[in-house]
Amino acid sequence: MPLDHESVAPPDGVVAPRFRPPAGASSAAAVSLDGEWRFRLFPHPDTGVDRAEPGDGWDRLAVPGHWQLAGAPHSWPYGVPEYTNVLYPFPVEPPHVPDDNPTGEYRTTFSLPAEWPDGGRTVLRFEGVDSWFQVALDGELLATSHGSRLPTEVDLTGRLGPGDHLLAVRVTKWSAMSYVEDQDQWWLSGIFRGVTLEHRPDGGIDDVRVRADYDHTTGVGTLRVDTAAVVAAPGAVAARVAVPELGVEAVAGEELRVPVEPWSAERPRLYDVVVETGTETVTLAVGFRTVSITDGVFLVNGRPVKLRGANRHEFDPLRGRAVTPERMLEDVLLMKRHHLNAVRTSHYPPHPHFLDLCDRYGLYVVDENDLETHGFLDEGWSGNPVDDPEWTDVLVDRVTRMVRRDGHHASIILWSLGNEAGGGRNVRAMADAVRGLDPSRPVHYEGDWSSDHVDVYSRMYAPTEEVALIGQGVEPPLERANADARRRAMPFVLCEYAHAMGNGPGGLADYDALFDRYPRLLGGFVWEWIDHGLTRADADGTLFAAYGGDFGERIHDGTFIADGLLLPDRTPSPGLRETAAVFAPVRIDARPDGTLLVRNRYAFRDTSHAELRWTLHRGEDELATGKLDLVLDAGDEAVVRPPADLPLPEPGEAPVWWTLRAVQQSPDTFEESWLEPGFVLGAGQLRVVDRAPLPAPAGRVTAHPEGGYQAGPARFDARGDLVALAGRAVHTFRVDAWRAPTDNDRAAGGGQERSDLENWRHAGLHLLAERKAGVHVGEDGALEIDARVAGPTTRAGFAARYRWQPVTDTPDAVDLLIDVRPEGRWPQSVARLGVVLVLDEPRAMDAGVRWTGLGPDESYADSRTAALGGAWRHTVADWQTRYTHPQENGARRGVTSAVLSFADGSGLRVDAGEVTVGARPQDGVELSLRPWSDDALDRAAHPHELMPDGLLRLHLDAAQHGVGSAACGPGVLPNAQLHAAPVLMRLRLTAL
Ligand code: IPT
Repeated sequence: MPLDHESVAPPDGVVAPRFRPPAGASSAAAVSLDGEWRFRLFPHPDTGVDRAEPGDGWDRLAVPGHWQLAGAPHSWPYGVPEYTNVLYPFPVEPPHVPDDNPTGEYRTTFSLPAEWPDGGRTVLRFEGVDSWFQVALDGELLATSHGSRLPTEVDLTGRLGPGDHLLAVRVTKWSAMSYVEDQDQWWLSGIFRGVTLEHRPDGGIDDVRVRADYDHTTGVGTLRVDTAAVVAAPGAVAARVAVPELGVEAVAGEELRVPVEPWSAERPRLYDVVVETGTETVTLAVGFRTVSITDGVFLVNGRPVKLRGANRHEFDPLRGRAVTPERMLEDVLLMKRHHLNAVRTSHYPPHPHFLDLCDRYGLYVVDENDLETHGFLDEGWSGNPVDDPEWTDVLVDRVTRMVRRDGHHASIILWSLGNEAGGGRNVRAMADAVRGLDPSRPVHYEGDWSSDHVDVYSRMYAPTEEVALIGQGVEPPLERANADARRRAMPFVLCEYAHAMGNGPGGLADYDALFDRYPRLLGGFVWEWIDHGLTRADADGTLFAAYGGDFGERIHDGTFIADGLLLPDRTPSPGLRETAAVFAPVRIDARPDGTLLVRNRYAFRDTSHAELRWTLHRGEDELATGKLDLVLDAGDEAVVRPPADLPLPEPGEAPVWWTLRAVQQSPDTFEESWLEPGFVLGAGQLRVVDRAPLPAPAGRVTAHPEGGYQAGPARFDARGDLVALAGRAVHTFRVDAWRAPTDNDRAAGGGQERSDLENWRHAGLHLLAERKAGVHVGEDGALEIDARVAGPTTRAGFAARYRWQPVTDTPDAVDLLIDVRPEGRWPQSVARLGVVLVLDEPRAMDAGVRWTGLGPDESYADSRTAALGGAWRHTVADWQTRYTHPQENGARRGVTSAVLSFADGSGLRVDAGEVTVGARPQDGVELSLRPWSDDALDRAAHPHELMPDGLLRLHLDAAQHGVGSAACGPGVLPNAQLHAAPVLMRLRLTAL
């Protein structure tokens, strides 16, 4: 006989799941039992503790919370968090779990508040307990439940006399349910969402179902509220329904029709709907909106919408999934402020308050069932609960508890049956059950590959070529003709794409362009919103973000938990800024003919709330400003250009840009609470004047009195090694083609045989060394140094010629022409092509840098939508992006000049002239600055381990390989790959 926690029966002794009004919506009395509870952890579920034991003298533990995080970030008194993505960290033999199964005994005492109403019923509600639990009151076992991210109610009516009552909850870490809760996240246990005691008045509203549709052809909203349980209760009166703002009333079960303003993510209009029975009043925030699919296109209120979203796990770096309302609001506002309009609640129903916020602030939601059985993948899905009739009841119970809990939210536009749970009979059972409860929303499940039981065709990480075929409706057919025809008539959504692990995602803009092009493409959800790095103190007390393996787990998936658009402390990563630029509702893009295309990508709004402001600027100087008089209707676009009479300056030291920004000027009432002044809805620019070419140098190098050569501020030894520049020692100067690998570089993306990193190592790029082949002074007075740079074991390498020439009348400046030619076989990509210059600088972190080029954030060949040409400032410390797992970061592209100011008051200026890769001219150089080596960056496991080493490295590259999203998805696309090619770079270095 399996132990109870190994049973696959639905919860027992609980109140039948109901369409319960959201917390705070009801006039009925309720009291929170959150706070410090008594707690003890036992090694096995048979704890041997009597449920009547009060727990006096036991530890204290915060409810809600996870016991593994009780002492975070300094101590782990109840076992450590464990991270696995796909793998079950225990033997796969469902429904069994190991005997060693940490089990928490919780105790709290409470008494009914004096003002608690007489009569009626009293229920105890748990919003989330991970993973299996039993509830006892005053020593008597009442209920057994599970479904970690789903509510459980226990009826305590008749048991709550005067005085204190002892509530005992036993929670196991593992249970049969662990097999269906194998989401890619930390395994964290306990009562992690709130606990409340709720009064249910006689004749009250237990069940409230809302259906609020909107007919876009007439502007009429339809409202129907059903309170089935009330009508069924003996002697109950039918509930009355009123929408005071609209001046309409009805009885429950009646349909109201009235002109309304519809709800959408763009304008999240909500109306208070008051439902009352005399003994209870429920006030619901209701949005009128209709979701439909016509001709394979997904429509909200009759208009095609595109979902530009992210997958959101619940996460707080100290509290795990016990997220506070403040964190939820922070997420929603960060999403809105970065132009996301949608969220998939991967991979479970979130805390219900999050959905209230999505209704109120405007986000389309794919609400996902608490279901993932990914660990059966390696077993060829054999034994998968999703195809096992024993599990049907429990899986249907789960998905219907979600629909009942969340059905009233306007924001939810799709129900998702789960994630990565394979296929089988229970997919259909769940889909049928969902439709039975709520026919108004389409059903989503990516794991149904032929889309037999769902309403939208969903995939994850499909490459852009395939998405383009699907967009055109010419994807390879399914074997079954009728299934194929059915699927071909469906909208397509990427439930996951653009894996944002570490430095990335690359290629987001390529996907987004397809969403715009093809009506069938509904858009998608970036994987994922936030890095789940748990705050942990190291031996010295330094706090850092821990990932898989940092808690000594025997089985774990390492850094794969750090793949979000936000760093664990919710600092937006450059990837989020890129996402904001790609998702911009008013997209402004340069066209090859020197014009800008302005597109209104809202589905419902014109752009009258945006002011189109332009500036003409060079470096830090603003030369002229103006506004364009343009209002675009939803979906419209216009081509714009700088005013014809705009005087353009002559070419000078910096290029001149005409930058156009759509700036929101009048917040809609829906946005007033969060919109920041100057909020940018989209930006784009044209380079209207190139920088002037560097004047030709004409000076001659001189022999140095101590041997070697002097060329302006550069000194060389007799072998031709650059030994000093601008008064500081030079440690290294040579061609470089390597970078500290990104998480994406480490993985072979779709279609690749080997990862980029393997290719680069194979070519010896990580061990490049230089051999000087000759030094001489040319006829024109330049110092010419020939060298060969190559890695061990291979004949492939780079022939380099560096020409250093002083600048006449400018003794502090030297010109450098770098000419690099690959030799031998170079079949694969290279990480970068350029030079690295390593200078002595004891206070490298404090050095300031001003540059003219793209900024302010890092950008790469396939993540460059957010970067704008201009003049920017940083310190070397701020230049670094502290990815949770250290890796290549910080490249600034298109740099035409940069000024470094060192702590001792001296400085170095770099100007870029002509730069070409192969035959392709580049706009300036790519600049990276580092106070540590790429090797140290590669070796560091966490950012706090990186220490400045007294040297400052400047990477001056003609180009760098893109970043792609090979960690989970396609590698770098051909449009952003870098291959070995002849490189020419003309630089001027000036000592300041
Ligand atoms: C995909 C999962 O659905 C998601 O939860 C996450 O684990 C992601 O991978 C990787 O970060 S499934 C993958 C096998 C395509």
